Amino acid sequence: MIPPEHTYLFDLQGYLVLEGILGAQDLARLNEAFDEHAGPGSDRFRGYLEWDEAYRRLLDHPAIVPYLAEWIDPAFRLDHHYGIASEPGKPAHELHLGATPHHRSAYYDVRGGRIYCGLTVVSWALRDMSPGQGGFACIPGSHKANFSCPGDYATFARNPGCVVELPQRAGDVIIFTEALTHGAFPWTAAHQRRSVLFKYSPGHLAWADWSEPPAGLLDLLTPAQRSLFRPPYVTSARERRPPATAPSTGAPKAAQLAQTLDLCQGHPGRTVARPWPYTARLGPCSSASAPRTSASSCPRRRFTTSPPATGSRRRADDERPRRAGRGAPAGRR
Ligand SMILES: O=C(O)CCC(=O)C(=O)O
Repeated sequence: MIPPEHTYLFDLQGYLVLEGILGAQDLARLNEAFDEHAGPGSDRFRGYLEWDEAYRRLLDHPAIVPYLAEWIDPAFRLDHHYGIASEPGKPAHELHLGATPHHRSAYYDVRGGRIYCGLTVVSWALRDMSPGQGGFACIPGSHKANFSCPGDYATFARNPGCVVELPQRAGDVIIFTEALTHGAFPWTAAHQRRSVLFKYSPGHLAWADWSEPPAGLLDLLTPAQRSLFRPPYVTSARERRPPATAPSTGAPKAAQLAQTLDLCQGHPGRTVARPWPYTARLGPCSSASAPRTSASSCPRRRFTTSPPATGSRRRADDERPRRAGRGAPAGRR
């Protein structure tokens, strides 16, 4: 169980900031790996899960798993991920999304006292983003807006005070629903902004076109992490939620985490029942490194390492609405 006030704040605002999740050692390792593999001018960066285990640990970090299981789906999956490295002077990233118009993959709903989030973002700050420096911007509460965001708010041409900046210290995490109207203020600090974003979906749902994880990555992951890369499918499995006895704060016990992730561990009988093309992309039952599940005696399956399908679809993270004209950035609160 997660603290009720966190659920209250997330429902109210559409985001939650968790402070100080990463310590100095983790941050040093993440930043060193960034310096080694990316460095200045990286802008949107990818491939970091293969750089260092410190990045892979973020995938199912015990500080965030209970929130994802509770607000998205106990069988949440990783939809896509990327990093943002902003050089000083980087322009604004136009605000996008919001509850209206409704988006079938990025929705926010509450039924029977329970939150149901579509695409949900976990944004890790690797460096400080102090007040007034820019970076993540949003309109709190807009995940429940009944009207579209005015165009001049979205372009930052005008801000009547509802568009706010969310400063973060290195090691802080923002969890936000993609249904929140969000984007970024221009980056004005003297140092490079570094954020790593993981975007999760309910187990049955995708935002991005599913593709095979890069060759070599799967072998670096734990079984639980690997299971997050599975394609979406509808499951009739009864929901399993973290037990009511779970601690209200701090890291969940290992057994609880295992239970939460157990539902993600692959249900081969169901995966083979999915329609084309996903079944075609799954390899044969295999190997010692295949995901293990205690819940099933079915044969294990793992992803193959064949190259991802190519196509002319939009990139997964290209989420900006098509909009004519952009205005100059304006003030913020
Ligand atoms: O953190 C940011 O700069 C904004 C990220 C964003 O717009 C997104 O996740 O779609």
